[in-house]
Amino acid sequence: MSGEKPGTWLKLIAGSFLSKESKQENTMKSSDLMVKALENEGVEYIFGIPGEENLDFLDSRRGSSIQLVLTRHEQAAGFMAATYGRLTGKPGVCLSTLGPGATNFVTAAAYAQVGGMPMVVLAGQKPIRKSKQGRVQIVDVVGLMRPITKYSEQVVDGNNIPSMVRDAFRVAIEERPGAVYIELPEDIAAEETEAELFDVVGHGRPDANQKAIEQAVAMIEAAQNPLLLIGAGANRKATGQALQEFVEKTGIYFFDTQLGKGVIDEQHERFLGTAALSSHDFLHCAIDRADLIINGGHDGMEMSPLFMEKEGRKVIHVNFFAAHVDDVYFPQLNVVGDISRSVQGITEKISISKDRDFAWFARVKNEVDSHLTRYFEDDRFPLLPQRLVSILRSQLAREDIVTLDNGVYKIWFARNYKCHEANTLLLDNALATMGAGLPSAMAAKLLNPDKKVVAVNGDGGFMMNSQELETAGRLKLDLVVIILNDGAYGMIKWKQEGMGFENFGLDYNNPDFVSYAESFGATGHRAESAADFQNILIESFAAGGVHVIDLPVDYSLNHSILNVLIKESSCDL
Ligand SMILES: Cc1ncc(C[n+]2csc(CCOP(=O)(O)OP(=O)(O)O)c2C)c(N)n1
Ligand SMILES: [Mg+2]
Repeated sequence: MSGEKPGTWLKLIAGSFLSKESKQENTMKSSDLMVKALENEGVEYIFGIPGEENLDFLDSRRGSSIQLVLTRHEQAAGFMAATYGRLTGKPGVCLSTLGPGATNFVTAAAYAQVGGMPMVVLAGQKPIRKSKQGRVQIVDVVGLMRPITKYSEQVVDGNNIPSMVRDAFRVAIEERPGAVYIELPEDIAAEETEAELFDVVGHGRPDANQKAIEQAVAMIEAAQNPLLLIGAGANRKATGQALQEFVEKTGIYFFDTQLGKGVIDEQHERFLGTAALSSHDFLHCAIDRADLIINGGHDGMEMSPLFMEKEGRKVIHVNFFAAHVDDVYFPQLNVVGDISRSVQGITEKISISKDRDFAWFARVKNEVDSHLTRYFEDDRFPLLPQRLVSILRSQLAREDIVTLDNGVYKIWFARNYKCHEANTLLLDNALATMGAGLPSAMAAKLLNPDKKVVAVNGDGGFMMNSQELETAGRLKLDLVVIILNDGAYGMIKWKQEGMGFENFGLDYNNPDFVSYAESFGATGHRAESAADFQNILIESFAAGGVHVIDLPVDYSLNHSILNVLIKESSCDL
């Protein structure tokens, strides 16, 4: 320094001071940047349970607009996030610690991935630069999540957060939507970063090419007995109007899958029914007669509504992506692009054949309707699932929401519960996991405070996430939770009987559901008759708060109707 002029020395000191200042202005903790990146994506809620590895992130969130919804099990948080994604089209976000917290997200990630629901799973991890406690609690969660997500990565440098978050959200939303996993290690969360966020740049969905649309039109015009099938993809985006215009211009009858329910009002005169089984249901009398199925939005992740055969009826696959081919699904034409615009294109070009006679489908519709409504007024108690459906439908408005867990009642709801609007019966016919009924109802209510929301569960499935009654109470949700009490894993009993096995190994004891509910601060009810059940429903909706209804259910007709009667019925109409 001795040879330098004093002025230079001062400038040097000032320069280093200034650059330090401006550096400090531009840096922030990586966990702060993670929260800002989530805000940038429009995240409203994070569902989950933090652990010590998330404490920087938790602290960063304190000043944020994002609401943390604390649950009592990570799986429930995951189901809530997935349902948020299902209902909004924007990824739901869930958070856990490393190891055991993150492994608890496995079923929920699979649920979102298989069900086509956008979801972002965030988890912590031990420091990666320096070992803190050896290998304790460390599991390769990135590897574990890889096969059940669309993207699974660890943040190894805070500067990568903006691009990683942006890309993960893009991937989660893009058709087919699903789960993504981001892991933020403790030491990376705490380090400073200068990185800046990227703008969220969306993109429209591509249109199908004209040639495919013209081929579809030609195939539909040439078919004698075409039918329209509506599946899960049609419920993910607003496709109802385009599909309804197609039905109304062509007069073609339609049916839906469990995940396609409500895209067109199921009270429509051309609605044949919901395919809750893959074959041998009354509805299959129509499907078997069809020489062409126009498939709007069904894909192989959902249980198949029909099995294709080599020389059998043809299928036009109208979806955001081409068909995955397997032994029972190999469509002759793919119309790939935005479903709604593909259908609009077909409707515009199609001319209606005057000599087509749909009288057969009209007769099948009458048959299906009369079979389905057969026990709607049957007041025997314990209650038949058919009667449960009719009572519930009568107490709910078109826009109200029912969520289902997984059990044999799902088949009765799929076949018998008429949906008037999209996404008003939230069931899972993709992963078909137990335990999602209550958490998905909670997410649905959070998003739809003005609609009635009812969760229908088996006694088995309810107990898999019943601890969330506390969360529902804490969130002050108005919710009706119905438990179908048969003291058994009824769905498996039904299958056991159908396969000719003896009744064995599927019965259990239940807690007293009324006092169980009350111990959580909810209101517990036990229905004693069909009329009593209806009154409890009415009172519960009026009172608000969380209501749990223990409803004894009579499954004695499951076998005789679903395994025997419908298989023996002939299609002689
Ligand atoms: C997490 C999970 N475990 C097991 C199964 C297999 N399974 C499907 S339905 C069912 C029984 C459901 O029992 P319950 O919830 O009581 O409904 P019920 O059929 O008796 O009305 C089982 C064990 C599953 N789908 N998901
Ligand atoms: Mg049961």
